[in-house]
Amino acid sequence: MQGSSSIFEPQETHTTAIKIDGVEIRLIRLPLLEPFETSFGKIDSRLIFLLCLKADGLQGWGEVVASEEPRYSYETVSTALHVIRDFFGPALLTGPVRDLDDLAERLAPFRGHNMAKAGLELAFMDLLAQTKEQSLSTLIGGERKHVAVGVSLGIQPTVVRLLERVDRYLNLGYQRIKLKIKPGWDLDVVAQVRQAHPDILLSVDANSAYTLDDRDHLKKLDDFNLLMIEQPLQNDDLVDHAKLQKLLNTPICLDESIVSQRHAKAALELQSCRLINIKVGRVGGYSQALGIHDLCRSQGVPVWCGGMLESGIGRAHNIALASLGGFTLPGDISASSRYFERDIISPGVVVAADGTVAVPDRPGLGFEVDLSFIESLTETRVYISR
Ligand code: OSB
Ligand code: MG
Repeated sequence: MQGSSSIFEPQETHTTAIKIDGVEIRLIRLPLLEPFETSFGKIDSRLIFLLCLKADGLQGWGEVVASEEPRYSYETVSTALHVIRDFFGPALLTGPVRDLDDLAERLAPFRGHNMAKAGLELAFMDLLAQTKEQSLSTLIGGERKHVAVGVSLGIQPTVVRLLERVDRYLNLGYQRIKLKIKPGWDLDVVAQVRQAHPDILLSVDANSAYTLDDRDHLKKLDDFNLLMIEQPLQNDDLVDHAKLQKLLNTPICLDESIVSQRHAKAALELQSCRLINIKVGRVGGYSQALGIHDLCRSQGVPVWCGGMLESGIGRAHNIALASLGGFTLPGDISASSRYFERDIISPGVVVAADGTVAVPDRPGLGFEVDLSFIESLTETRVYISR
């Protein structure tokens, strides 16, 4: 406003309010190179939910990590489409978004649906990073130029096949192997992998396949010198995990149970776990993920970056997150070629022979988004504008 500036007003130059012109949703299907099986089911493709925020000629990209079926979480691709189209998208179009806190505050009155909220936060942060000509990592205060990575191996038809996959990823340099387990695919399998590789960083992830009644069975996992047992008990539990953690020598790591900073705080107070897997897509985005990181760091609790078989867009955000100082254990950040024939970013994510991924230093995501490939894969497109 001409002539209205005075020293008593906030200095415009210090803020980068972003006026969002439109929110684009695209659903694309990416076939997985190999089926991925966990205790809750098996998939052979991912219906990837992309979000693109348009502002001032720029495009900010994010991804909603929800699956097609409500198995890992109650959220699905369809619920996210509904809440973003009908509530969250319109809330971002009512006026310029000042910063990440402003965006989070606009979405906070709506309960739950943290994966849907996260997708918007990711896209917004890509926009903000481009506006400030900073990498995402720099924008959030990342400290690492390279992040250590591991691989998450699904339940296989045979142990022989699993052992072959373990060898393959160790040879590629991956620093940690995580095995999916469930009743009937646990102690024997872990014993054989540990016997073949006495010294590797090895962990297991049950995806909530057990209950506290299985405590004696789970206690036997203590024999295998595991880095952690991820989410052994119910997806929304903190109390039974605290009871189980008291009985185990192996650290429990929570994944599903931590859907916000509040849950992380409660888990640490209750001593439900000794580690936390932070997925920016699960906890509601950067605002929550950064808070969980800071909280854990202040209490000396190690965190690491989880994954949801994201496309390269979600993965680029995960890499930025994992560059924060508190991420001291290898993340579930594998190469694009571990998941897909062709990724939607180019070049794809590459894992170096030392089991690290380079953190991009270019503005924004730091990867080229392959728009023509995305266009050719788009099954559903929804555009929300004022
Ligand atoms: O529990 O960490 C999990 C994939 C989909 C849903 C849940 C999980 C996973 C993974 C794979 O373990 C992690 C990745 O490589 O993206
Ligand atoms: Mg997990």
